[in-house]
Amino acid sequence: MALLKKEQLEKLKHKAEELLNRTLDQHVTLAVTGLSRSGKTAFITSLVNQLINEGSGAKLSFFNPVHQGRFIAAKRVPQKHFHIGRFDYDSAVNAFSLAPPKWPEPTQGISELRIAIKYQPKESLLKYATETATLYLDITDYPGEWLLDLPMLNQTFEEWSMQMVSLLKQAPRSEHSQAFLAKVEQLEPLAPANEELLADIAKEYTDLLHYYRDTLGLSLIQPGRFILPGELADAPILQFFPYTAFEQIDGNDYQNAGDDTLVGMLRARFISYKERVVRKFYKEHFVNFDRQIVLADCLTPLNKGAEIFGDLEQATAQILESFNYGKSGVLSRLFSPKIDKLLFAATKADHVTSEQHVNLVSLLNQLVHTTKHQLNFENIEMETLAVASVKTTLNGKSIYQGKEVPVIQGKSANEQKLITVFPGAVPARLPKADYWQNGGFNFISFEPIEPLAPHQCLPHLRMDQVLEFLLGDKMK
Ligand SMILES: Nc1nc2c(ncn2[C@@H]2O[C@H](COP(=O)(O)OP(=O)(O)O)[C@@H](O)[C@H]2O)c(=O)[nH]1
Ligand SMILES: [Mg+2]
Repeated sequence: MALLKKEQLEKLKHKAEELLNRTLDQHVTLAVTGLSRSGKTAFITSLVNQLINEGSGAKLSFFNPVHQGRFIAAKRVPQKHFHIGRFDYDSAVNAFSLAPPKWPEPTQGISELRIAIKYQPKESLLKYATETATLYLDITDYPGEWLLDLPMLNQTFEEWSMQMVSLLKQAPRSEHSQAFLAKVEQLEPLAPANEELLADIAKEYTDLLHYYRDTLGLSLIQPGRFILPGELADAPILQFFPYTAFEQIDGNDYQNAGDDTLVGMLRARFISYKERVVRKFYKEHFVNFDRQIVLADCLTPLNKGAEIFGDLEQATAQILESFNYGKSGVLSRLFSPKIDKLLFAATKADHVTSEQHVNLVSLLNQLVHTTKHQLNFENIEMETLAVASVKTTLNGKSIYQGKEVPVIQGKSANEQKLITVFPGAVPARLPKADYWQNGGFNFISFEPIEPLAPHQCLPHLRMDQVLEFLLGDKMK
């Protein structure tokens, strides 16, 4: 009888502990964004790879749970939302494991992945309750282009059109936009809408946006969904464009124009886009994010010149508007987002010699200066870092004209062989005219050199500092 009691008691105790463990489990939703090609896929792959292979030669010295020996293990578990695409971690790791290794294929749209991280609590209350605790980390990957659409929520179709047309008429966009603008100018705004014609011209506008992004390297693209349509490809909601000749229409006629007229249909689709695409993203996804990392490739624009870099500056300001949701922000009137930590990271830092990293961070700080200042008032902690999700170069020294100079060595993607270069100096401040006159920066695409072995970690720069900033406080 006494024995049974003891057994029952043990069982009960076990149950209670289990229950306690479960309620003490923590969740963090980490959102990863950045404009296309900024390095989101490489970043998430590396982050997950570092976590699940920790202990297999990884160096995560600045990540306190690891540094203090409290990190136990991490594994992938089924994701939280079944209706959102799965982040294809396996394909990405496979690409890095090929001989020779490849960069993972680019992805479009939003995807998710969940990992469970087991650790020993140290400072929190958890330590009195349980030996180990689990942090569930939900990672969401979504295009930074989607954040560029935020200002549209405050605009009418007329205001948006005028702003876009003025952008299209500025260099370097103006050189390529004449045919499109001329075509729109010819349209009869109050004539019955011809859906096929709208689709054709919308395609022309979309092609123009692609050219700006993919060929010229411009960052400010609107509507963002046009170049990354995901499941909305070919839907009429993406078939509108800025109208150019409002001065030709009487104000009353414009107001009264039915949705079946050309300008009325453009306006209706614009409104629908705002509601069903832009607002929907903020309401369904953005509100759930706890932590955010924004990746920026500052080096490619530095390579491309003053106009392209200026455009990155504008796009960055616009992207950061989404986190400026205090009293005055557009977002605060819609709902209350809960992001409390924001990391802004310059990616591909392995493209420059290591003594340039200080400048890269300083440049990044200048890009976000105003926002950082504002965020301090809104209780969002913001940090800037220069990182390489996957380090593809080695640092060295070379003798040039009798002097020792720092160099990097890596496998050039174009030449498919090892090269040694000094790619250039990164300006510590937003570059002025003389920087561009002196040749700017020489960006070379590098490929990983060594295939990734099973259970091995990808070489990286400062992924441990990323982890510490984003998760350290949740694993105390
Ligand atoms: N050297 C280097 N190149 C990178 C790194 N991250 C991304 N890249 C390059 O940038 C390209 C785009 O990266 P990806 O992760 O697909 O960008 P995404 O469109 O934001 O998901 C890759 O194919 C690589 O060429 C990095 O850490 N180091
Ligand atoms: Mg991607």
